[in-house]
Amino acid sequence: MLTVWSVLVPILSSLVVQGHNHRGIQEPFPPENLIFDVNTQNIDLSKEPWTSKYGSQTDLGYSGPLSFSHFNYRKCLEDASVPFDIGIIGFPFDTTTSYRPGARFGPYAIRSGSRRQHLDTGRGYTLAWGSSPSDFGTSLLDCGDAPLTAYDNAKAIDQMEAAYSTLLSRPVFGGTSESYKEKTRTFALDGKEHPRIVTLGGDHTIVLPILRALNKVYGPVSVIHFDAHLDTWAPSGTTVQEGITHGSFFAVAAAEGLMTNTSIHAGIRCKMTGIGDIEHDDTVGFQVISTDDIDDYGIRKVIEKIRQRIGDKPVYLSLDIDVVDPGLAPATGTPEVGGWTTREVKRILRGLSGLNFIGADIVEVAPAYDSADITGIAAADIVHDFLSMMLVDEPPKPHIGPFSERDLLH
Ligand SMILES: [Mn+2]
Repeated sequence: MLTVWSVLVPILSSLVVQGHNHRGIQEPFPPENLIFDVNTQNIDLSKEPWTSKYGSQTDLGYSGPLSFSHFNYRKCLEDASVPFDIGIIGFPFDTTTSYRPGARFGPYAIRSGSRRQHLDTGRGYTLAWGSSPSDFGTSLLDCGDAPLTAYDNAKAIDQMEAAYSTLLSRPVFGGTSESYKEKTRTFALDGKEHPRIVTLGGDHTIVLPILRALNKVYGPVSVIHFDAHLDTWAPSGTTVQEGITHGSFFAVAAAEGLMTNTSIHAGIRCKMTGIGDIEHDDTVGFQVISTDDIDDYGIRKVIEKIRQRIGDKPVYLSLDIDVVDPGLAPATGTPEVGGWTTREVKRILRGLSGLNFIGADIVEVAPAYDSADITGIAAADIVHDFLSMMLVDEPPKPHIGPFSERDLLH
């Protein structure tokens, strides 16, 4: 018997097979259920010229789709199929900058700079760490970028908070395995283990919605802030939104009660209105380690002071790439000369291992001002350090090589 469906289904299917939807409009790709199944097509890959001669189709350091360090990539905000312990999310936002914009391209530049870090194939080991971030049986996932509006800062800030809260609420991957070491449960208000997020900025204002999202899970947190600038200036302007910028967001966060009074800056060297800026900074809850302190007191003391200040409290780490000297990281919005070297920053980060990190970010990478990708590569390498720092229990011992422990400088 002829039914309506027996007539319609073959007609509709034929339209779909030809790459048209039911309105006859060209589809960009065939619908997923019509992608050829190699099993039913009897294709034996092992006999094909490529596979029989050369094997798998691996991504090289300069090829393949762009995910951080060739991690698995999912659009986590709409796809919860892959659980993660540490997720990477991009916040391409740069409409609260005071000088050169362009950090909306930061997530792209950092992922591009990460391509030679093949954490997927076990090439993440370094002498400095004595381990690779992929050694710990945890799931490291690139969660893509949050699609933020570039036309409404209040909305974009709300979008970032919603995105971050979404990722924070996901179950961790390793939580059920014997070897998994809990990192966040003891600090979480709900007594549950939460994943940790490494955010690729974006201008520095992205930290305000991040701290708002973290506050709902952990309450007020300490902050370690690597930056040439204080970013604690009081909001100014004639509207609320005008007052929220990449130079004031910490003052806004503190006024909202998102931070404890035990935070610390590292690498400060910007121009100020006077010592009053530092006095105000103190009321926002920060101690200051200046750029020159590294010469006067040395790296070990810098590390020691940061660790003393934070203790065993839950801590968020935010790193503005402008903490690095612009000679080594020129692609940033507000460059300040005379900064730390990338090596010095990396060494301090290693020394912070074992603190109770609940999240981290790297911000203000604006690749339009870059030269030979140097800033994107530096930022990606620093993210590699973030991952190790968040996973190992204590700072790695110095490399010994042809030396002995007695040769170490104290
Ligand atoms: Mn900053």
